[in-house]
Amino acid sequence: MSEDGGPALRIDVVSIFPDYLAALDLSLIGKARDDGLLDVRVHDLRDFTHDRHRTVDDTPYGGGAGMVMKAQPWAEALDHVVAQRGSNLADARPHLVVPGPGGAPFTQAMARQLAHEPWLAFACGRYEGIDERVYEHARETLGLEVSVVSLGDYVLNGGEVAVLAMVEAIGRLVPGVIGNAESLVEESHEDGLLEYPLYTKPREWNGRQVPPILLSGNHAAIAAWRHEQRLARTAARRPDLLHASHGDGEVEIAAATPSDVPELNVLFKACWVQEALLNDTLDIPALTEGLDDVRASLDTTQTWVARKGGRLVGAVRTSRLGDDWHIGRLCVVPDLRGRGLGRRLLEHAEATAPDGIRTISLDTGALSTDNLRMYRKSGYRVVPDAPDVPAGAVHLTKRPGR
Ligand code: JFT
Repeated sequence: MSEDGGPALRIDVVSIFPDYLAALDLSLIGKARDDGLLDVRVHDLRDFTHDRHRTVDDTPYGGGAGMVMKAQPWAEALDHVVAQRGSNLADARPHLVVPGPGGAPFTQAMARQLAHEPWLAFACGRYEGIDERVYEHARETLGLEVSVVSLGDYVLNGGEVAVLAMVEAIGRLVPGVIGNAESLVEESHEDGLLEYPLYTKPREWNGRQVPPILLSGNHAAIAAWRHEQRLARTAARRPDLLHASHGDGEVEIAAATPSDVPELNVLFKACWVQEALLNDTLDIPALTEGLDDVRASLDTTQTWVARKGGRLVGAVRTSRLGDDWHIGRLCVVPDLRGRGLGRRLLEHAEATAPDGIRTISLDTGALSTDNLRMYRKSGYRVVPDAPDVPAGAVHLTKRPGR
């Protein structure tokens, strides 16, 4: 339960197949509902239609195969969900998650972030998809954060299966849903290797033996064997996880040289395209500049690159403007975020500030909440109405040595 005694996480699901979500009454998630940790409510989209046939779809403008879900029932359903906020959700609004084949892939990192939200709403579409104006209505009229998320790179017929998977992945991370916190950390994907094989009684079954080492009582030997098994399995099934940049190897920070320029250019594009989407603009120098601009910037700024297992995994650059030490282009490859790498680069950039500096400054997108959170933790404060800050960005400063 949350501090106010209400459920830790409220979940609303809208679907034309509410029975599909009945599985949420079972097992772990059902138990969490019974225990008052999760408050899951399923709504039938057809209850928000007004015609005799309870119509939710129509033909696509511009032609094309199949049908499109109409905006009106969706808008009324979302209005209804948002209007449900009770006393313990005060002025809260749900974060709206919409499964879609063109969404960002759902990951454990995403599950971890969503498990911190007090309120999630899921919109399960069918047919070819949902009228785009529903997303606009949710964002602009209802003021919701909207995330389009795909369960993975394969084709489903609608959002329901994706929501079952996501609610299970998110729900089990809510404190109290799983009794034993250890069973949360020890699992696959949390430390980058797959699990070791499991055996239970009897010792011999159908003529098949349990590996003798597991019966030896030698705990060190068992741990070594299990680790070997994990490595062998990961190599066979998920070789992508074994790249040196994914291990616990050293991150090396070094001054950028001209040979880093092509990789730096790709890194900037990968990082700022996400920033651009988040802040709804493509007018960002990091996206429009070319190799020559990146090469030239090595002479006008001090650029630092972070490498792990030989791979370029992050960068930052600094420049002095009078008594201000400006930090720019702080970025980490998308697959290695949330591991303190950005913080390390930031601290490196701060540590290289010369004597006589009175402020350290940086800019970020006003909507880049993860960046803003890290900068605040590092002591930066937003400067309101700072001059020369691009639209959609904010300027932050701190004093050196804080
Ligand atoms: C699929 C989905 C997929 C996939 C929502 C809605 C309609 C069917 C579809 C499939 C491909 C192209 C439409 C959905 C998903 C995934 C989510 C819908 N379809 N156009 N979630 N996760 N991997 N595929 Cl609405």
